[in-house]
Amino acid sequence: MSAPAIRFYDQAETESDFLAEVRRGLARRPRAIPPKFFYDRRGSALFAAICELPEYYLTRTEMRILRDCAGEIARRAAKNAVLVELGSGASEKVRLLLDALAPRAYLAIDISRDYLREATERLARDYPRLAVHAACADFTRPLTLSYPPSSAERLVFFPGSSIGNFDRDESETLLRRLRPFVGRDGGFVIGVDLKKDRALLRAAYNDAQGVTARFNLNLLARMRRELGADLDMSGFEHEAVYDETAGRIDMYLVSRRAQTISLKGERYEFSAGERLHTESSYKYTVEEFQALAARAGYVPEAVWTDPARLFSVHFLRA
Ligand code: AVI
Repeated sequence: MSAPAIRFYDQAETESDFLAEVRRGLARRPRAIPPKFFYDRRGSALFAAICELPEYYLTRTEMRILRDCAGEIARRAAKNAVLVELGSGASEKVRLLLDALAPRAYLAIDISRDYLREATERLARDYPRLAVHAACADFTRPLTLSYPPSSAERLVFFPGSSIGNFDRDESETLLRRLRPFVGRDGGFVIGVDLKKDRALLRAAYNDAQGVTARFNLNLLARMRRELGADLDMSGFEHEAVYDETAGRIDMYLVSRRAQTISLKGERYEFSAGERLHTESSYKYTVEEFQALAARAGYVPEAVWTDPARLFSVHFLRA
């Protein structure tokens, strides 16, 4: 079967953005590289595998909530709205909304170019009457897409608690910046992971099969593959800890011994035990998140959770 037509827009970061951010991240103290660089094709596939893990309750819990509330979301959304997904990944969860909403068009936005193309082609095959658009773009930067047209009403979908990968100030700034994109008559559906027992959280980011470790270490593999970095992958290990006071998981690559990463003629010395921060994953109470959304200018209109209150899905009005 031939691949269905998808309108593809390409605005993704270039190799030089990755290089500049890695250089900056290795030179600063504490060392840190932003989590958006996890997502090359292999990183996106590893993340999809994480979503299937027994310990990673987030995905299946959010799916369960969405299954229950999709009808209500559809009633709140403008008729004929364009459904826009931020960080669309495998475009799996959105199927629950597509089934309930039957929107006129879907725009998937993701930073992982090849993965985005494959996922949206699969989706277009399964929804032959849907106009599918895909934009390879970094939505933390201003979006300059020619689609959707300014006249189109939108339902913006930001699932998976990806908002948790920004600190609280960055989250507020990002949400505020997205408000004009959502638009006055639009709706914003956002999945947010909730604070809970630390053992459950720790297990979710330290799975027994080591998939999260491979996902974390893939950042180093990407530096080797794409930037020609000279480094020993086996010299680093995955660490994820829950900081209860800050309400967040912090993920690191920890140097097992004194060693050097060489990159484009520069040398970065790591001492034994030194950490490279790769991701934070903030957790909220429902009230904390609603207050954050209100500070960013939204009206929290509805919220759904699972019976065990592990995860929440919010409907915000811009
Ligand atoms: C994409 N993001 C919301 C995931 C999270 O839970 O913070 C990424 C992830 N990192 C480790 N496991 C999953």
